[in-house]
Amino acid sequence: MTLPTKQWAQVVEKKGGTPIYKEIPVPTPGPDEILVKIRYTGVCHTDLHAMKGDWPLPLKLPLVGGHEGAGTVVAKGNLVTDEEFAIGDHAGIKWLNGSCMTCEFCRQAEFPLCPNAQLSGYTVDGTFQQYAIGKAALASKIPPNVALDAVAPILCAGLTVYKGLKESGARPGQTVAIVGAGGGLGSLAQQYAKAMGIRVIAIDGGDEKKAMCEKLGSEAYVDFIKSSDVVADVKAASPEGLGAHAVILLAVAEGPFQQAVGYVRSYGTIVAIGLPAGAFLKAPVFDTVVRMVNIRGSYVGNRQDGVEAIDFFARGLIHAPFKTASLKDLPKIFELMEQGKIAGRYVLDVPQ
Ligand code: 8ID
Ligand code: ZN
Ligand code: ZN
Repeated sequence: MTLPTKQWAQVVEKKGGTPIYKEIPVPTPGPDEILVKIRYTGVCHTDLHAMKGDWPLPLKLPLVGGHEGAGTVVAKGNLVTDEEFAIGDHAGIKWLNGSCMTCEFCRQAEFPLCPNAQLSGYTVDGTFQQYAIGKAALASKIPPNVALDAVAPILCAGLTVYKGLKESGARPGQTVAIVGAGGGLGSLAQQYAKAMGIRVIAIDGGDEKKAMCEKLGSEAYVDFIKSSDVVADVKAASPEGLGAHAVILLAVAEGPFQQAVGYVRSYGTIVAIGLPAGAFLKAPVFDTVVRMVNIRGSYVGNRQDGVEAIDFFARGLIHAPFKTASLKDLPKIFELMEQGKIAGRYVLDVPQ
């Protein structure tokens, strides 16, 4: 197969700058890497944080964002065996693009904790381009019968919430409160929870998201814009009024990170996943101690979490709504995301 030397990409040229749709060179994969011709790529709120330079983590510039890229392997390095990836296989490029494989975290398969991890669309170029590179060891295999548009958001949003639900310790029959349930991660969190036998109280704002959450199987919806007492409303919706067994925090705002301790059940777990800029987790020591509340973070997932998250999807258990736009429309999608106007996820159709 002869590959083009130039391709279309969305490039952020300076911190806080809107991405520019332009032609750039097609990259060449290193010995342990695959080159994926991207068919669809999801837009995660992390891409917006990256564009804005929100986080205390140095960013590559100029930068091609994106880390929910699904497509076909079109080239690979000589260390990549056909068992790992053959030309023509469907593959996904995720947030964790590569890691050192030698540090203690990598040795224990906790790749996201690697201090030298490479991050797609952040420290290395990501999937808002026609041809993207990933280390074969950390790219995902996508079964051939799986739709590449619907599976794209699984590569970050699905994987992250599936891992977060596991970290919450919530068991079948118990109830989780999902904060930011109407967004990209939230819509998938509701579906994974349901598939895992976990009951859901959804928290988000507005009637479009309410209708979506009801469709996705949540038993209650608390509107944080309309409610005069979110804590009381979530507790009232929980079994016996004792609070949610776990809270999955996905909102891009600090308020809910302080509030969750008010409606988590005693001995329950609060899992922080959303990454609002400059925010702090704060909880009253007295309540945390005498109610034995667990508060923890959760960050994407390892290779096996990725395989399991895709497997739930491939078995037809996950149906989260997504809208499709074209790669060139990325700046418009970022505007809608900033305004909190997206119910579910946007997936970009990449020109072929
Ligand atoms: O590994 C990780 N920890 C990880 C992985 C992927 C993404 C973390 N993230 C982070 C992103 O960087 C982002 O900070 O998770 C956050 C959510 O990403 P997203 O789901 O892609 O964002 P979204 O689609 O914009 O959804 C956010 C939702 O939060 C709601 C909004 O209405 C929106 O539906 N929300 C907000 I903003 N304030 C709220 C509040 N006070 C709220 N919902 C309830 N209460
Ligand atoms: Zn993401
Ligand atoms: Zn490492």
